[in-house]
Amino acid sequence: MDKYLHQFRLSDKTLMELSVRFRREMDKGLCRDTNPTAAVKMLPTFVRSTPDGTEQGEFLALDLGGSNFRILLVKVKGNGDQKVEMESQIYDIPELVMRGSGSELFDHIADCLANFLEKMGIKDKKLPLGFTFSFPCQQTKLDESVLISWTKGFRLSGVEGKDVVSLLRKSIKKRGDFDTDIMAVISDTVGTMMTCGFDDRHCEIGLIVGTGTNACYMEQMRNLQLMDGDEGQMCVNTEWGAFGDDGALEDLRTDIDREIDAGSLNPGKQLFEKMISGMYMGELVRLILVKMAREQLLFQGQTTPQLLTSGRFSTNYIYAIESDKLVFKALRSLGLDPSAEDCAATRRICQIVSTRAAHLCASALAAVMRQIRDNKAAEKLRITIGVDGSVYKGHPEFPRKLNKMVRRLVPDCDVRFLQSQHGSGKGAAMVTAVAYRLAAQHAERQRVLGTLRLSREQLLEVKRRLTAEMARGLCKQTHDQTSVKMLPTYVRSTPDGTEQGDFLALDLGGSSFRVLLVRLKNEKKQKVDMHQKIYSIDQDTLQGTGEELFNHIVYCIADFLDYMGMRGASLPLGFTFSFPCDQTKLDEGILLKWTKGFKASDCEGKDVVKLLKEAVQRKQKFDLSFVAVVNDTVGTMMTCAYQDPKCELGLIVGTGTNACYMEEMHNIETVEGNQGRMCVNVEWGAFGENGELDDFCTEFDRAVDESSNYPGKQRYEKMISGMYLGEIVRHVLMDFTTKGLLFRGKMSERLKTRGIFETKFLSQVESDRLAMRQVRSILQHLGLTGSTCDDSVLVKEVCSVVGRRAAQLCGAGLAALVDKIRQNRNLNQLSITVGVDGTLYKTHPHFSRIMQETLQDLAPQCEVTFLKSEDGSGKGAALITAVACRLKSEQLL
Ligand code: 0WK
Ligand code: 0WK
Ligand code: BGC
Ligand code: BGC
Repeated sequence: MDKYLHQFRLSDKTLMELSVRFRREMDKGLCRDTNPTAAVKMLPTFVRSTPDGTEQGEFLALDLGGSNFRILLVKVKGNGDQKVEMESQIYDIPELVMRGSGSELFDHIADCLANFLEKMGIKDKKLPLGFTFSFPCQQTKLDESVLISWTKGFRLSGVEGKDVVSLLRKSIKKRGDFDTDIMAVISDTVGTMMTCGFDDRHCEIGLIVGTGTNACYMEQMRNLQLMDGDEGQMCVNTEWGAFGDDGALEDLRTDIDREIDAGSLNPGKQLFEKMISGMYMGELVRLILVKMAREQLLFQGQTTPQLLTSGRFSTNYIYAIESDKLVFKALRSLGLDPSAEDCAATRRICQIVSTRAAHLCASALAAVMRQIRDNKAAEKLRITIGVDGSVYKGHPEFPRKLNKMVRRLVPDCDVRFLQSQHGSGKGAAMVTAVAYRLAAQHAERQRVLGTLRLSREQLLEVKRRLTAEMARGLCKQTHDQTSVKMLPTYVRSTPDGTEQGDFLALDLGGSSFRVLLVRLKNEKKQKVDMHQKIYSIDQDTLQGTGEELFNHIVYCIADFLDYMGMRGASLPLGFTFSFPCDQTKLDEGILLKWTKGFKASDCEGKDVVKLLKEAVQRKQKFDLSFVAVVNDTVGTMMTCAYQDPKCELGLIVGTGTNACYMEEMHNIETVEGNQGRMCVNVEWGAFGENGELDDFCTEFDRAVDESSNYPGKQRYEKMISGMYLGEIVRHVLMDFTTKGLLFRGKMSERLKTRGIFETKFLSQVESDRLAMRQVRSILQHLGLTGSTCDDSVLVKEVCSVVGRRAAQLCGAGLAALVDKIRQNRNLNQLSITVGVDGTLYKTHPHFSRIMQETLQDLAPQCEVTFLKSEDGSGKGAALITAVACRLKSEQLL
């Protein structure tokens, strides 16, 4: 017998070789270029995460494609140790329906569902539904699945190439007496893996050996070339039943296999399945019996109509025969009169056929396990295979033979088979429950992020309100009440190229304190040489007394002059003092209030030029002949105007944010004179202090403001600038974590630490070339070690939303400014340049682009060029000082 059926007996060498061959087929299926011609399609399932214990609710599940059509109601109780209760009902799918029109099948399913809901008394409920549809489907998302081809006993018209979810929805709609929310379509292999994964988290493979056969497993996203994204995992439905459909098994298929295929509903298709699964195993044995009977090797050469009838030797016979029961009865039922030898031979044939089936399965499984082991780069793979199907459950020897051969083919894997007790329906419900949880979580995340997303109308409203506040700032009557102070800077003219000499410059108020020497030479063309040194100012000095702060400034100037070999020099100084100052002339600046991280006492309301000079006096290390105090926006504008005369605005988006621009004197009611223009320091950071932005502020903005140095102050700045964006992100991340939407709800102490999420992380996280892995390393730095890839994706999205809003708000503010200048000059079209500086603007990968897009959209009649300041505002301050000194010497000042 064994000699007669030697083709059915596969050596370990053959099986190992076959396993390698199947692995190659898997690679072909995973690879974008070869997938279209691959026989083993490796279909993405969009099942990426497993239950996390928080799922709960009632879920419907349909289980179609196996030997029984089942409808289930699955109740999942959350609260951590999940409990699952199930009620199910099997419904018949008449043969006619399995071979009729698609709409008939889905109408039938809808009828069964209605009947089930009726019985359960839940027809009025719209429950989420998971649909186990055990046929090869191309999925584009969890709830959209296009049938590639029918297999097994199904062969209906009008379904292949169609989305089975829409077909089912249509049939349910047609009935109109109940509704469900179809959230997921899965293969029975996936349902089985999820069902078993519920009890064993090592379960990463789902196996079906039933009417049909197939397997799925958790694959690395980076290997799924048909999918975007390379982080994390996704379950892949191998559809290994089709292995060999491209001829890859011709050397192993026997004539009996070819006969089976020829007589099947789908010749040339599912060739691997036809050598293994329950729908064909009985037929394999029958054809062998017929062949051997005809060759006088069995039943004295006698055949009977029953024996010659396809499907008459059911696979269940094999289960019975191999468990030593009924072989005689089975052959009698085929009208045969078998001898004891015939019975023993038949039993041997059954064994050989089922053993081949088990070994073929083992060979393919071994390939899947090696793939997973290599993905994990694991020495020893510990894995559980969730399995279901009438052959695996019904055949007395199949599980043992399968398990044994798998261990022989992959001895370095610690594999366990876990038989699914509840069918794939439970798994489908779990996938639906996870999808439901993810959808609810996604909805909540998007709801929260939605509060941080501004519409065009809202941005236009910000522009309109800022325009109104600017007008109130320029107007004498309303200047004191407005939040946007529109401070005159007494900078009215730009360098004419004749300025020359050495000028000291200080740059205080940004992220670093600089002392500069700016040398203007008047050769052919005016040349500017600059020397500078950066000094740090520690927290204590920033928040100590004004005297200590200015003493420190003077100490740095003295150190710089020593460094420059100019000890005891007496030079004019341009003082970039990046805080709101009331000025009545260039060399006086009354500090209105500190902003950003500064809080030195006894300075607000004082003239900072005076405070500086007093400190110089105290130290007697050098002298300052003249001091011009300018805002960093003005210094930046002047630095850039030196390069591009069309530069009439200055913008800072750094630790703080602010802007200045050249305003018509006749519009500046707070300053005498109507001729020409003067630069106005807008101090737009304070916009919103009178509630102008309250309806755009989120709970996160309020949280950042309340925990800031100056609650209620600088509201616009706190939605835009570098000192605050990281904090806004941190508060959103804390909110998401508290709601279990992030980091599995595990809050880390570090995440609760103010300032821990620096704004530079926003820029890093958003740089396109930064892979998620690096996002995760930032999270690790924040003590968020257990973060997942989804967490990283979400952190990146939060950073993106917060950064985008800041850039848009900045764009809306600029639109208000340039449109004001255009209207000032009664121009239909304005072309102008903005000098810009600040760490956030310079380092954030998308800020400038988004800001410019918003500006273009909200001020379409202005063509705005942005000129990044390379030399900082110190140069501008020195140039302003030089102009002032020139004007002074020409008695024009
Ligand atoms: C039971 C599962 C079902 C799957 C079936 C396969 O719940 O999803 O299709 O096993 O085994 P069969 O019924 O085809 O033998
Ligand atoms: C560089 C300028 C300085 C300004 C700073 C703002 O020279 O005057 O204050 O940019 O950017 P930040 O350093 O706050 O990012
Ligand atoms: C189908 C698979 C299914 C398997 C087991 C095969 O015929 O193509 O989708 O998983 O049967 O039911
Ligand atoms: C200050 C402005 C400064 C801006 C940028 C704000 O906090 O009020 O004066 O221009 O920061 O540094």
